[in-house]
Amino acid sequence: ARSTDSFDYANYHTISEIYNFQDMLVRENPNLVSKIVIGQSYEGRPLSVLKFSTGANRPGLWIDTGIHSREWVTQASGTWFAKKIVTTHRSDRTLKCILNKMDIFLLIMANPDGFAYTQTSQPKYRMWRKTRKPNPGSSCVGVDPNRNWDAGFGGPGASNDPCSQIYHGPRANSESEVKSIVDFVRSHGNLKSFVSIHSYSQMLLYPYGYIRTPANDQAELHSLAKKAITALASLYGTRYRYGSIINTIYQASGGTIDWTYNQGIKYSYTFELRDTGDYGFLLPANQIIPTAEETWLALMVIMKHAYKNAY
Ligand code: PAY
Ligand code: ZN
Repeated sequence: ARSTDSFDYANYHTISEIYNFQDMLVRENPNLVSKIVIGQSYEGRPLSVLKFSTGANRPGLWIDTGIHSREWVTQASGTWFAKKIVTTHRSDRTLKCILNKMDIFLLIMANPDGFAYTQTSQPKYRMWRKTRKPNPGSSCVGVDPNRNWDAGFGGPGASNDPCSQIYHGPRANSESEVKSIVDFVRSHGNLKSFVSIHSYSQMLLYPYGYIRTPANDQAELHSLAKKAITALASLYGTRYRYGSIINTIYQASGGTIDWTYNQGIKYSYTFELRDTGDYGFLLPANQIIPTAEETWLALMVIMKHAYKNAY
């Protein structure tokens, strides 16, 4: 595509097409969008965050997609969200208000090495989930970047076997893809919501995953999740389950949003996008736009709530 208008949102794209998309979006909207490189992947690819901002020193709202590389509908939806923000930030009253007070940060390619690996010619690599860093003493590669955070690190629901899909890694933050986000979150210091987007299962989840203890804000997180999935379902009737990670999907330790929540980011959520397993990670391209559209409605509910309930 030569511009983000002619970009084909209804199909899956290569890693370089998505990087090009991001650069075009910045070039086309210099007063709204900028790109921040927060670090590099193990193989040296940029971890580039799109920042949507209309003023200085504002609290932030974070969204990431693709931390598990095989979850392709998430990176595709992230691309669609980026375009949605630039096309509606003047006409959509709510989004306009949000962007008058807060910045939105969007990391579309949170695991670029894994994503590149899913796009090599070998069909079996399409199902790659982890990072691509070699593990010393093992022939198995990669760490689960959703088990590598410093929240219950190494506990139940993660594996110490480098060959496992849920291998937690040698220590918390051992993966550059995770550490780069950790450093960004710390140095920003004023994120009010943090949404990490996965697929599949159709769920909207909040902390915790590593312990049964309810989050202090459980009641608010629960009712906000209900509101968000109700908005999501209003478009195409897609039904989501919601609740804490441990009660809704399974126990998982060292997960992203447990760490961000413990850092004081109250509105920490994980989405599991379409579907419920018919296609799973191989969601047909004709579902990309509907998935992104319905998810956007839920994201707007969460971001609006974070905007209205300053803390
Ligand atoms: O998103 O934090 C979450 C919940 C736990 C996820 C995880 O295991 O990391 C859930 C799985 C995921 O999105 O990675 C679900 C998918 C279907 C899978 O790979 O099993
Ligand atoms: Zn995932």
